[in-house]
Amino acid sequence: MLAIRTRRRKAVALATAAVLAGLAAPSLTATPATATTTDYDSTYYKSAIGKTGTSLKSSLHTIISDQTKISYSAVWDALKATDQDPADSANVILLYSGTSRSKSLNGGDTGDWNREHVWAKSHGDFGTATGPGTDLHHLRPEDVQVNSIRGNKDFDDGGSAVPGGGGSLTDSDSFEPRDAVKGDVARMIFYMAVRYEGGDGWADLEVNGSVNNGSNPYIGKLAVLKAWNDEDPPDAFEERRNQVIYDSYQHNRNPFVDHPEWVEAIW
Ligand SMILES: [Ca+2]
Ligand SMILES: [Ca+2]
Ligand SMILES: [Ca+2]
Repeated sequence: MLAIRTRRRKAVALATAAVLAGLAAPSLTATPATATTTDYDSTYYKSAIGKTGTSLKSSLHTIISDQTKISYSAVWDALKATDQDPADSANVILLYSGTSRSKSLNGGDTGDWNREHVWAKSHGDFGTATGPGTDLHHLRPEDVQVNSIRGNKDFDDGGSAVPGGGGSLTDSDSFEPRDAVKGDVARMIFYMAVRYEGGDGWADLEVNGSVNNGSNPYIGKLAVLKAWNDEDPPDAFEERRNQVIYDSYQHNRNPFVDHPEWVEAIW
């Protein structure tokens, strides 16, 4: 973990130095995700390194499909570990709301948190059977009512404030998470598109340019999710979460948390 963080900072520092030296023009919008190296490149990602496009996607699919799967009931305790508040081990951080709430308030009542499927489970209709519906890489704790407001909407910019949504916005056909988790959401969606390619009886999940995808196995909008990946790079919370899933639960990683630049390399 420490090595990964150090190297990423180094990559950012080098990019900044290039701008200061006049070697690169400062961008008016978000800087595209910087190429990174991780401790896993020579091991876990070995067969993917150096590839791009469909070749990279195919390699990553093979790598991350080797995983342990957990039941939907086991997701409760897993989320208490993956999404623990770094400042209070009795609490979890709610994805969209950004608030810290007692781990013991998991449930379905007002004031509780429940299991948000960031890839809405109706998009591909995979439900909560062990599989995509229990994949921790896109499951997050969320306030019951905010989760209900997000519903199965696609992701896009715009709308009015979601009550209790921490700055998240919504309109009739889309949801925009608060700024601090825009990249997290994008990288979870891209993980799902690579992990699920139509095997094992599950739908081939893919990202497209639309909203109102309904029960089709698609989530949009691609261009917006790519921008969010650039605007909100992985932070310590997101990297720790990836590591906990890898070490303690599924033993697979979200490649886009380790290598956010692979979003652009594939899409
Ligand atoms: Ca909209
Ligand atoms: Ca973030
Ligand atoms: Ca797919």
